[in-house]
Amino acid sequence: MHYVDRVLRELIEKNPQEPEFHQAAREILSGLKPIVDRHPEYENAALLERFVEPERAILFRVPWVDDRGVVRVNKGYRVQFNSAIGPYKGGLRFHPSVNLSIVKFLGLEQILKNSLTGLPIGGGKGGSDFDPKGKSDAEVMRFCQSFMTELYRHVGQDTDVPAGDIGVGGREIGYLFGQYKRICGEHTGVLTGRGLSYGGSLVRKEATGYGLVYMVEEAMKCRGDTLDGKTVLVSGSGNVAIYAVEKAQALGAKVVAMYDSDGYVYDKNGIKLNVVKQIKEIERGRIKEYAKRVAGAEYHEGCGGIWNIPCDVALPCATQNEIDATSAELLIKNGVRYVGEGANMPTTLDGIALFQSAGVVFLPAKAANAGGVATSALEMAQSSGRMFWSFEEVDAKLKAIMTGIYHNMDGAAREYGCEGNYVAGANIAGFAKVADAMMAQGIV
Ligand code: NDP
Ligand code: 2IT
Repeated sequence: MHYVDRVLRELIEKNPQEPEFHQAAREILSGLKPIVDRHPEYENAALLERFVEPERAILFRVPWVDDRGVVRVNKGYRVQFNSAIGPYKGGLRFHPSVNLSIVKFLGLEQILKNSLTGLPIGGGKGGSDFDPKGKSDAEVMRFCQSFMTELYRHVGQDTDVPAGDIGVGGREIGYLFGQYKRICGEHTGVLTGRGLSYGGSLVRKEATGYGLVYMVEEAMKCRGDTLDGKTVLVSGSGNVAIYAVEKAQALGAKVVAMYDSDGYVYDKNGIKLNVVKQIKEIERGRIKEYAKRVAGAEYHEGCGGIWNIPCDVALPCATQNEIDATSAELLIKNGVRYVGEGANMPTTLDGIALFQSAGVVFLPAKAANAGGVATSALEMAQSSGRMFWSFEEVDAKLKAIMTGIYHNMDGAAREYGCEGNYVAGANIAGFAKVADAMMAQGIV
């Protein structure tokens, strides 16, 4: 049995009931065979066994009191997966579906994504099954304070630097930072995605969505194509989705649909992003409101139907496994040519295989959504240097990083005999640096 297959089999045996972790590991490991074959020393060093085992996984209780005085208890997680190339770095997700399997899949992906950015950041991820939806600001604040009252002892600007993810945006980062500073008495870059008034970086809010579109733009440019006049679908209506729409529209694309977990809106005239921002960023409302406010727009209950809308470019920006084989078949039948993953693992393994065999340019999450964490690393650099860069400066660095990642994974795919397979290319390019650093540091 190939070394890679053996490690995957053992991972599944040792971590039963972690389907998302298995899925991410399968996607990553299967693409690594060509590089592992060139380095027989990896097997002797049990490099892959160590790579798939988190350095540390912290599970903790998060008690808090709701507005009615009822005591509530949630689960807290921080998986410190790999620190070979830098301090653990990765977001916190607050969503009722969060469990160890999801945090581990996100953490494993994060190791390679962070390596691809070219910046010195290791991989980690965390979160809670707390659901911020429907909670008052005061409840969210008390929850965040309780969460940080445990987390503070595990994080630090040179050890582990969390940020946002689903359900964790500027408001939550503010409350988490305030509690960290209160407990530790230090104003440091322990979290990224901070507000601009207390150490944040310009462009961090926009970075994941903008970065995604920069990569799609580069992939199109290399094929003599542009986004101008293209029809685009964007799933989700959160941080990543909103700024993907903003940049796609700025480059001339027509975005016709978006969704939240209740249903999707279709606006054949092109989504009015100011209306979406008002509903989502200011009112924290539901996307169905959009159809009430914009003449000609339609609202449909349920998410899946979005993938039946004809488009040139699909940008899944909500959550894992939003595009399964059935949705992929619909997209292909209707003529999709580019898929850029803004969310983490939004396409199932059979969905990816269908896109690739149909010749769709498929840009995998760990490359395509790396703009967020890359800009987090730029925020860390500004914090350590006590500096503040202009919007143009950070945006230019972000764009250079995204086009660099595109060419790096494209080159790795060519070098290892799988031209155009960016899933394999991204995995190999990301892994090469981590493997090198782990080999250099001995058996740790
Ligand atoms: P937000 O919380 O801002 O937005 C999430 C969006 O996705 C919301 O519209 C939400 O709808 C929708 N969504 C969440 N879960 C589901 C579900 N089960 N079914 C349908 N829709 C769902 O999160 P982000 O925009 O920050 O994150 C989106 C994705 O991007 C995630 O996969 C995240 O891991 C990834 N990502 C985020 C980065 C960042 O910098 N923020 C960086 C790189 C990747 P509803 O409000 O109804 O729940
Ligand atoms: O999935 C991701 O890359 C993020 N949620 C962003 C992580 C970060 O540390 O900025």
